Amino acid sequence: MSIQLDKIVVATRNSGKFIEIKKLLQETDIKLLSLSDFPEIPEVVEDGATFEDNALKKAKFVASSLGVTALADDSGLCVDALSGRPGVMSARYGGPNCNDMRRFVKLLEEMKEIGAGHRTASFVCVMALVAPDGEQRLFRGVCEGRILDEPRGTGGFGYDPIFYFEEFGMSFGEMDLDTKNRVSHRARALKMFADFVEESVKSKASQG
Ligand code: ITT
Repeated sequence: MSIQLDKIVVATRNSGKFIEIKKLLQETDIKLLSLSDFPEIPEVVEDGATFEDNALKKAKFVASSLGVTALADDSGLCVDALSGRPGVMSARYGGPNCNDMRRFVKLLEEMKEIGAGHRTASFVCVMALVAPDGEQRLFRGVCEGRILDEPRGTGGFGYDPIFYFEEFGMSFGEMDLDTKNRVSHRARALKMFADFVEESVKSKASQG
């Protein structure tokens, strides 16, 4: 079965991500489920070297386990002064006992000697769409910003309170969901996904 766009399982247990994805795709007719609807599906080990590797691994596993089209998001924060770290390790930075707040506090601590002009960073999001037969598409979105000295705001999830988005003069943690969804790495990847959906619908219609 090739890529089906009526029902998609989003291969995530991260509720912050799923809320953003649902909101970004609310105008489409796609019925979206997440792994919270399938507690029997085990955790996938994210041991890839790139966001692409991990996104494909998560989506392939869910697509083949459930026999549905799956969409996986692998994302993270890449800090230039740290040679791109935490990058693919963003969810695991600081070890298994860290929560979101401890992780960003640890990152601020690691960056405390890094001066204002050298705190550039980017959020990266790779979305992998995989059908049960293995057909696949990748979509990549990037959002540039810089790491603050102190957290600002309590919105969003993950590293949002320490990521400053120059153009809007605020951190992702200070933005409401609609504002973040206008510019984020995830929004950019999902815009490409939405364009792909539109193209697929058009080509199906033209085939009668
Ligand atoms: P799933 O694998 O179940 O989707 P996860 O949280 O493990 O959930 P990732 O492996 O892709 O997901 O790790 C992404 C981490 O990067 C995430 O846990 C956050 O710490 C960070 N991150 C990604 N997108 C973010 C965003 O929009 N805002 C803040 N932090 C983000």
